Amino acid sequence: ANLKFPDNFWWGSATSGPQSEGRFNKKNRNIFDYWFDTDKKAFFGGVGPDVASNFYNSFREDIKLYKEIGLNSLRTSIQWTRLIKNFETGEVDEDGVRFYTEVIEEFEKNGITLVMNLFHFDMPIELQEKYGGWESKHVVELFVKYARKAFELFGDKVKYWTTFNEPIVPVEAQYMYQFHYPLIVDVKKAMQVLYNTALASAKAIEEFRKTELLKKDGEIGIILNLTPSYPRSENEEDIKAAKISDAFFNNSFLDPAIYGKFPELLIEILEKDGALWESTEEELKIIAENTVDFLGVNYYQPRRIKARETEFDISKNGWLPDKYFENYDMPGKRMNIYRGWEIYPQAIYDIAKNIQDNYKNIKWFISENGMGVEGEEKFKNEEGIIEDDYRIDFFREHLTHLHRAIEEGSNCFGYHTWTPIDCWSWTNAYKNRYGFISVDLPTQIKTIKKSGYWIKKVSETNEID
Ligand code: BGP
Repeated sequence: ANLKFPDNFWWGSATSGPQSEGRFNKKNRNIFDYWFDTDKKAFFGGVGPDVASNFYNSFREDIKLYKEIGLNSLRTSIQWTRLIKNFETGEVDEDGVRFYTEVIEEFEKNGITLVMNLFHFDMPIELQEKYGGWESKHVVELFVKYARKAFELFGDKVKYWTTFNEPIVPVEAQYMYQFHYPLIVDVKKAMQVLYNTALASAKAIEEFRKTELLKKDGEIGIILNLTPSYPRSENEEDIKAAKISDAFFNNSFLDPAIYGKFPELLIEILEKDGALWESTEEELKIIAENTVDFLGVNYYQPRRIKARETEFDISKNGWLPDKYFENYDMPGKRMNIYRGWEIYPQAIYDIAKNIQDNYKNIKWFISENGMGVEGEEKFKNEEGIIEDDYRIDFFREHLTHLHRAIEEGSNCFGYHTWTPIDCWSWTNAYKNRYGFISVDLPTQIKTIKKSGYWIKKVSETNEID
């Protein structure tokens, strides 16, 4: 039987400024722009963010395509490095203001609800080099200044805002596991970055609620990548290991976002290991008072966790949360062979129940879910359309579990896939394609895939078969 979704359900997709716009006319550089300029080899195929999917130049055509495949909502981000010319004073870049104004108007004209995000991994290089980026509370203040500018400029037209996308990723990537510049391993710094970004989010929310120019019914949230930690067994040690993993990777941002405080387990461990962040009473009060209106959840894959068995070499890696647990290579797990990520759709149900039972049943939506595929060209039919049935199946399965949770009372109002049009991804560049619409890089010709026609039908009927 077909599964019907709630009225006014969001059928949409997500992208970000740095991954779609290209660097055209951008005055400032973020850490990825800089890294690419200094080390092209770090990027898959030597492809950087220069052109991305050319949204800066083709946003009208792209938004028309979003509309054509039935998307009723979409998330992207403002680039701090495009909107702001002088980070210290908050002086704006006039072309940046013009560009985002036109983009927002174009979404409005096409009747697509826009979710505007403020930070998607894209720290300005100037602030990274000068102050250590999120290590610094001064940078928190500069972010709040930028956020306020964005609210003042666009708050009358954009109803839904988010402060951060996946704030745990810079913590891991820049300071623990070395996959984003500056590729440091320093857990003390990592934990300060975690705290400072939670603070920056709360302060931006505080600012948002003070801004008079906003739409009266404006709402602000945060987007978190939740990766439930499933223990290998019911053994006490494995369960404890999974709990610690959750404290670090999930609850570290979920708890402050919903309850305005950090998980006790996390604080306990950090205190014991001498890695607790520096905070003040005044900051903690701001975090306590400025929780979110709604939550976005990005979900790709779970974590499989077991108690640590092999020795952890602190002298080699420094102290990492991995001291307490390790990944468990579960036999028989389903894999997306093209991306190397596990496929486990049931986790969506578990996430939904966790929010319903333990996080005030706050209203939330899936803000990213998707299947990255390398070498998708080979699935092209004679008409040049990529027949991505694997992706349709992937969405359908995840939606089935989401539907079950909604039936049981989960307050979920939408489903956004990653991503509308194949886009550039950090160091993976164009390796893994996720879009409903493919892009031919040399020509920038964009073609709707089979999944694009599928989502159109889903959105029109508000149901999946
Ligand atoms: C999420 C990010 C996106 C996007 C996506 C796909 O974590 O929010 O920005 O990159 O992952 O990841 P990848 O391109 O590495 O397969």
